[in-house]
Amino acid sequence: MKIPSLTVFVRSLPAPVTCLLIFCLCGMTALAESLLTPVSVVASSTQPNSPASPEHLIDHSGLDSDGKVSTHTADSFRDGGSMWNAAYESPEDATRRDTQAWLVFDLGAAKDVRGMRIWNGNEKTPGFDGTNRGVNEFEILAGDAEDALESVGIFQIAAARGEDADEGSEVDFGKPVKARYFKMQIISNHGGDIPSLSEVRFLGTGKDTGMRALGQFDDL
Ligand SMILES: [Ca+2]
Repeated sequence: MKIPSLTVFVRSLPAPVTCLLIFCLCGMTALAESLLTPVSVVASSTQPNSPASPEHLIDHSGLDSDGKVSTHTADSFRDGGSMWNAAYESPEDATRRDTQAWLVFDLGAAKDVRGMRIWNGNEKTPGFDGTNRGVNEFEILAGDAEDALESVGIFQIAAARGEDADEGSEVDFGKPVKARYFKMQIISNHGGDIPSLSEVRFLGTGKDTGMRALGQFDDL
């Protein structure tokens, strides 16, 4: 029995079926990118006597997902704590606030990364608006050893809206970077007393994580 080539086979399909096939292939290509969850994170400082530890940036705390778009709550106490705040005192100089705090994210292994998805500090209650604590400008440094990181670039994100459906911001590095460690050196925030973030993921190119099934975001 003669087996037709793929081209002949596709040409033999009715036009609507061909269109559906092309649509599915394009969708799978777009979703080959994956959201990478760091395996650990270390911060230069953390607000003492609060549930604002850096682990709340990588543990899914405060996130709601419909399988496509994940949003972060404005409740910093949900899930036992859902955000990170830097300390009021800088580790280097206790007379000033740690406004230029840093975080180092470990992806567990070197990954091809093209950017980040960041849910900024989103705390807002009837008596307190902490969205101006959210990070504004920051530098990303990357490498395979924590003591040998090179600059990827300086980026900026908008403040969160202080609502329960904050979709976060996407940061595009401009070109893929393969590295295990990614350091976020905060340069400024949106005017609040200390820097704050809600959740952080990295945008994998899919080269080293394999094709994802349509609509599946199991890294998140
Ligand atoms: Ca969180």
